[in-house]
Amino acid sequence: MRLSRLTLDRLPEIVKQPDYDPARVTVGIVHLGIGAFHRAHQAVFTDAILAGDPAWGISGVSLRSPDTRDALQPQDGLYTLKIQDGEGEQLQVIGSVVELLCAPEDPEAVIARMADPATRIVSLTITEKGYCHNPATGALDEAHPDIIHDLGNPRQPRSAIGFIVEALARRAKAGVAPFTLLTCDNLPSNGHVLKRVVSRFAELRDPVLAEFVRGVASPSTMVDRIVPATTDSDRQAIAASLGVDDAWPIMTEPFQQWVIEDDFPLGRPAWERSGAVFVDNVAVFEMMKLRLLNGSHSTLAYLGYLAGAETVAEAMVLPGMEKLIEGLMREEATPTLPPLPGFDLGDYRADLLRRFRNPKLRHRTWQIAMDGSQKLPQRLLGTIRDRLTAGAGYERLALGVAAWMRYARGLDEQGREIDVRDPHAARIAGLVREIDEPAQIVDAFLTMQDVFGADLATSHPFRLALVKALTQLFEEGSARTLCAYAQ
Ligand code: CS2
Repeated sequence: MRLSRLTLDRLPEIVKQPDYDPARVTVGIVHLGIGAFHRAHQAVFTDAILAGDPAWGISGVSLRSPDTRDALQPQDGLYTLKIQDGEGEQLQVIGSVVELLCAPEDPEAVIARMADPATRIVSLTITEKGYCHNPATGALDEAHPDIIHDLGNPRQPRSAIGFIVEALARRAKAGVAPFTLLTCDNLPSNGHVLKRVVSRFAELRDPVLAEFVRGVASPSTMVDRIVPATTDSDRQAIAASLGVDDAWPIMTEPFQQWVIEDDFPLGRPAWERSGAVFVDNVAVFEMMKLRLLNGSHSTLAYLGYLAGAETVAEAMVLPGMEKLIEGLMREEATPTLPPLPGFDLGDYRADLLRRFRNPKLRHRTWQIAMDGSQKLPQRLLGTIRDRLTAGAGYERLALGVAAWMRYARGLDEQGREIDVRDPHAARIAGLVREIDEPAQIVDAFLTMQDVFGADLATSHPFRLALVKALTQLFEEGSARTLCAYAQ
């Protein structure tokens, strides 16, 4: 027996259920990238307001594989959210995803749904690489294979950008006002980045369309919730608790945060009722989260993976690690942040350390290690840039970057192959796989100006800091190096 609208009444009392009839919910949001993060975050904030306004249901689109559609369609879009930490757990069935589409199978269905006047928001969690931009400059990468493809085949796009612009073209033609774009990815000024790549793409397609696209609202957002990938043992545990099978439950922590710029010309759900915070400018919050949480996360992931820690919680108990991360956040990253009146950064950092220690979340270091070439610029490199300008130290941050280099080279400390997932994995292997001298490895990485920017790529002190850290990582291994850097 499977979780679905028909089996909801069989669930045990302890499972929280939608306080509205999911069958009456209609689509108001199209979400591109219907992965685990969205289903633990925006879909949950939305679930909580549907009783008051059922016209904000979500049509969830996969841009690549049919897996989510295949798992959730037979369940009427319903899935279980398991919220857990050392203190307890809570189970909830979420009903806000009312339609599932798989873009490669039927691009027209996706475009039609986005062009439908009932769709007032198109939101995105497509990961950093989905923006097809140059991470160092933020500009559209016009040589990106998906962008070239989508310019040549506007009606059968592959990239989120291609879908957005085609749907906007249809709305322009039909005299329908543009939807609001709502990016929920971990990029600084994410709304601006999205608007910039979409506008440039439209310009390359057609100047008249570009004019319409320039009028689209694209508020920035800061999103936060830790959501490890679901495993088969999670599925078994959920089936045992529910008494019915759920093909794709989502595991997460109690903490959730969503800060959004309030710019929605066609209206929006009353997300503030479920805890979202609306502000005029989200940039300071984004910077705080990217530099403290995500900068620490990536550092934990590379050093932890190399030292043999499978999860973040395991990495946190490696000797010296907590001290290293605490120092990285307090001494190196925090001084680069603009003031956040009324916000206690000391509490925020303490909370992060507690969240990283959550013993119930099996958040794999390998998962966070993915796509480093796209993540490092906003997580570590921007902070280093600011520290360099201020003439201040950045040793621990540089260790994080060196650990990425050690990891992305593709061989672990025992000489075993690492399954490196990164859009530039092959390019990196070509650059450094055959070299084993740390200074040469650093120099080869620093040729990647799209990652480091022209300034860091040619900075002498930065290079020296990397060579020092990488040499130590090669000579002593990650466990001993991180201990030494924690002192
Ligand atoms: C993580 C993030 O996978 C990663 O790179 O750092 O997904 C992190 O868990 C979220 O940003 C937390 O909000």
